[in-house]
Amino acid sequence: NNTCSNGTQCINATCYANNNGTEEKCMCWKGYKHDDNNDTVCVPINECTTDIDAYIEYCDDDCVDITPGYDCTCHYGYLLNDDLRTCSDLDECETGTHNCSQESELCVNEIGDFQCICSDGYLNTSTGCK
Ligand SMILES: [Ca+2]
Ligand SMILES: [Ca+2]
Repeated sequence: NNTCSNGTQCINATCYANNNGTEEKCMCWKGYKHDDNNDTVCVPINECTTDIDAYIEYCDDDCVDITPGYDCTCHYGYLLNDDLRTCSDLDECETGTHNCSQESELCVNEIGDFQCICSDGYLNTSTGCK
């Protein structure tokens, strides 16, 4: 927080003077915006719920509000892409995060999921591949 020379307290903001120093204003920190009712108070921006043009970059799946900014997260089975916004399927078979049996099962990647199917020579029984 920051105090102006006239004693005004800026909350979540820095006090700055205009060019000729006649007027001081509170300038919100990054990730904050002016409170509707109070020029000297700034409140965190929730980009996940704020519907204004500057923050119109939507997350593919979930939006998590942080200050400053926000994070996009992806549903289970998906990975966040390099654009930090869109989500792609996680290939559990490729990355080894599946739980298929190495010996009797084959991993088959699916969008948002994966399946274990019986390897050649194994039969699908009620207790797994035998
Ligand atoms: Ca935020
Ligand atoms: Ca997958």
